Amino acid sequence: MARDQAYLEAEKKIEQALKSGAMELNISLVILTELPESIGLLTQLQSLDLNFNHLTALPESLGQLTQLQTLDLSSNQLMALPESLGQLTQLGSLNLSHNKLTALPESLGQLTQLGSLNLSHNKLTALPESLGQLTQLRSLNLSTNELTALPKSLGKLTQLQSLNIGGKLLMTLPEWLRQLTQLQSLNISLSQLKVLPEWLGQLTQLQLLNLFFNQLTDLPPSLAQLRHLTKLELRDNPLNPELAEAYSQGVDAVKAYLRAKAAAQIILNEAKLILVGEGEVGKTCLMDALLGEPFQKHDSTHGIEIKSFQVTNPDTQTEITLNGWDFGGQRVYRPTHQLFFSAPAVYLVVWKPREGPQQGFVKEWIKLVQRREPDAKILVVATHGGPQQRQPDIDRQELWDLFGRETVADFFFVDSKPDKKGKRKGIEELKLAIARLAAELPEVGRSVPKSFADVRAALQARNVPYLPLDEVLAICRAHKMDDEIARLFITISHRLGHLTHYQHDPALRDIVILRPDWLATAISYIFDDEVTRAAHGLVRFSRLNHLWDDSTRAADSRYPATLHPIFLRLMERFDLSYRVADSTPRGDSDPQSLIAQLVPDNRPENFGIAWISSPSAGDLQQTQICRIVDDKGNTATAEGLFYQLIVRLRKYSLGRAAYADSVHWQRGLVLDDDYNGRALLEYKGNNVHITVRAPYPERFLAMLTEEVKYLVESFWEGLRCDVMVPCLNETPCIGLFEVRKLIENKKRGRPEQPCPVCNEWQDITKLLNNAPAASQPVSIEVLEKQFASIKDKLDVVNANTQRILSQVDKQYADLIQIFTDEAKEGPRLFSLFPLEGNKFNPKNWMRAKFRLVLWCEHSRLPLPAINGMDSKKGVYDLEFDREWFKRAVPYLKFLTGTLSLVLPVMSSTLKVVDDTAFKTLENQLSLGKNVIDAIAGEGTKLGEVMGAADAEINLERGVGLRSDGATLRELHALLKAVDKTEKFGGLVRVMNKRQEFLWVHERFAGEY
Ligand SMILES: Nc1nc2c(ncn2[C@@H]2O[C@H](COP(=O)(O)OP(=O)(O)OP(=O)(O)O)[C@@H](O)[C@H]2O)c(=O)[nH]1
Ligand SMILES: [Mg+2]
Repeated sequence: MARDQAYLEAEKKIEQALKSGAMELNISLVILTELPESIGLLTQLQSLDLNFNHLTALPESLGQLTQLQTLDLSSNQLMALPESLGQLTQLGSLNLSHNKLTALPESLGQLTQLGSLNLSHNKLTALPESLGQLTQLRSLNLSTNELTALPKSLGKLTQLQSLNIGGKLLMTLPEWLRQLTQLQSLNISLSQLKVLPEWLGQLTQLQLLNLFFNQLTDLPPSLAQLRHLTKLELRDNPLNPELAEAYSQGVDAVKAYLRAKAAAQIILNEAKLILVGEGEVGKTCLMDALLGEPFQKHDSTHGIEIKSFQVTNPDTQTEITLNGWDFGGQRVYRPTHQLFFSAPAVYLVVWKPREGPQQGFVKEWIKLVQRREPDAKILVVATHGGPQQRQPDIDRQELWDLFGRETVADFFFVDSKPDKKGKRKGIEELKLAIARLAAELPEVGRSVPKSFADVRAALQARNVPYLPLDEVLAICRAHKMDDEIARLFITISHRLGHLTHYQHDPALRDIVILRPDWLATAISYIFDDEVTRAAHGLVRFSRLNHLWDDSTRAADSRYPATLHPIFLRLMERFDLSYRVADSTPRGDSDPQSLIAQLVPDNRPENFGIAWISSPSAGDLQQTQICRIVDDKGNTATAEGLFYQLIVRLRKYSLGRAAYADSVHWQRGLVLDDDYNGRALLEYKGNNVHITVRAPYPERFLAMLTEEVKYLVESFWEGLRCDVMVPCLNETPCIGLFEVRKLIENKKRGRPEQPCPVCNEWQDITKLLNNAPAASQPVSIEVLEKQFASIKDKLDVVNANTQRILSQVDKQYADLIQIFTDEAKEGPRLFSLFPLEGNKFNPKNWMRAKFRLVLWCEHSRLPLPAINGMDSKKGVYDLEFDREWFKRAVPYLKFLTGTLSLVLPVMSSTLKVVDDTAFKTLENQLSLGKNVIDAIAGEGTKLGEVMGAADAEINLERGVGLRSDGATLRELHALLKAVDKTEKFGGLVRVMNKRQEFLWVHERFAGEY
């Protein structure tokens, strides 16, 4: 056989090793297809690395390397192993991952010194029993093979600390696993586990449990006992709603939830029924009929009314409690009402066939529901089905074709008015269908802690719209919840929409709202008010007092004045309104709010001043378009999107100092963010066009685009937002290009792409000039240099300063964004410096004391800068070794670099620290930076992570650093251990509008 270049090279290396008596040999990455027999001569070899080659077999002579301790054969194409492998009895570590092995030799069992064995990513269908003899194994990786069972003998590997049996489609956990009591890390991801055994809680050393992508709905309560468990991965499991919420709060919350469950659990059979449709079609009468109440005429419903009734699942005879939500059908209520839609619910789209075909409305309502809740189950119900009425004229097939039978489950024709014999046509059939659909909801039949169900029942029994927090906590205590569980119960219930509680809002934190319909009704009175409408949504508090406590209304639909501030605050929380800046004398005593839904239809007169016809000198202009589409790619309306944007983006409003300067209308909005530039948002068709003018428009444009995208995709789960850039044809063209695809094409080396409308071929690079995602981010080193040139004149307004400040802002936002996941468990920002100060030699040390200081993620300042420089809050003296620094250096470098840019900016804008304090902080930062830079200079890893200069660097930088989350996890565990009383120096964990956690000084918690 002709020997190729790689073979000859390998032979040469072996020869050299033989001559020099080397104990290590590395022949990796040379595309070797055959290993020379002569390898067997290296009998003194201790370490052999052959990874990333194309080996399909190994010579028997390999068995002569009896001194081998480490053998790496990963990423080859091995199909079988020689029996002689069993002679390598000194082997401590064997890596065979990423090969094509279908079986292993029995002799593997002779390698009794093995501490680590990696067999992942092969095609193994069975494992030899003899594997159980490897009793020294500490780490075993069997993931991603074609195994259907694992040998029982693995239970003998009681020294195992790390076991990966993921990717194997396991249906249940094998019993022998419970003997592996030393396990610290267990990976069972990508399997088909439906339940986990109670005994899993006996693996008390577990720190890391990876259950990613299984079929789990619940966890055994015993997991609450795993004291060391800090990392629990449960993504992509159909978790029951309570557990899913607890999980979104972090590991400690999951443990607290399981603790509550361990006490006692109960099966819940209840579901939500939502009635929607145009006004006057008979929703309220239908609700009466379902409740079995007498037929009566009703006034139009204001807001929402909630009533409960029981149905019986005909298949199992179980009783299901349905909470029926009857929505007022007036059009103005629509944007608000969808706030109260939720996925696990049965929906009735009600219509009235008498008044000609209303099929169009039915379609619209189904869309409205489906865009918010793509998994919703809908029944279409025609009312007024009296004896003389003709069959309702609706094209069922069309609706099924459009929405699918899994969405539109069935059609009904009912009469809520009883006939002469007292019978209501179609109601019993409808109830049966509702029961059947409800029984299938994931919510029905789920098990929850009994205390949760008890407290909910007790709260309902009080039959009041709200209760003081203290009283709710007392009720929790009476049902044996400790305070941690009680708080978790409230958080979970809030997130599931069972009650409303804002724990950090000073105006709301002492009250728990038990009835959402109460608020919806109060809001409906404002929408119905002609005066507020005429004032384009601007309303004074005194007017709200009048609307909410209108003496002409029945007593039960009036609200006392004490509730009014709470209502207003809740409306702000729901993104329906905000308090406007008002410097008039009346402003303080009788503040004004803007009800966003009622802003004027047309552009206001001051538009031309706020947004001049072309960008000013020094400013660049960029435009991106958020194209809103449904799951089939058709453009779609996100009902009420612009109102929410007007409220959510108010801190950038031109009227933030004086309301009269605001520029917004039903389909447009002008915003300003200081050095980050000025923006115009316009709703054209179903698309949001965002244009930014600034010396560095990327920052504000990326932020606004993200905001629109996030809002669309999180609030309207059935919709998606594609980010587009405009066609550059000189004769104006409405064509749009999708940024993601442009980047893809550019990567494939395509220079041009035609416009889908005018068909002009255009330069991809030029098109991407409008897209921040494609721009080259500035490396931190370059940014540091540029920043140094403007550092002492931060308040000078010129294009250069603004550009650099904007880039610093972006750098900070990236840091926060990349580590979103880690923020669940603890803060992301800290600085470190050696306690020895200047005397410390960053080059030559092994272990040293450092001062670690936590920072507030809202103000972007270290805690002592906020608490006073002598405060010890969030300040820790800890010992670190050089190894830790080495591992953590990519994160530390990114973090410290960013913080040293952010500190001068923040202290100059906020002016909270005096000059000496600022100098101290700055010195400490630079001391820390020296240590980090010294260590960073040694390794190559950093270069790889930080230096990539690709168009998608943002993404890649993210991926590179993401793996570094371990640094933060370790640190969180450490800080929790040293600071038991006050977790994280008193930093409070809050959630922003994007449902991301931030750790902020308590002073700023109220802003979330
Ligand atoms: N004959 C007959 N009349 C009905 C039926 N349903 C409703 N009506 C009449 O229609 C009127 C309006 O019905 P409602 O149930 O109040 O309508 P709605 O859909 O709740 O209206 P909004 O609350 O404004 O959205 C009632 O007052 C009844 O007079 C029905 O099935 N048969
Ligand atoms: Mg009604």
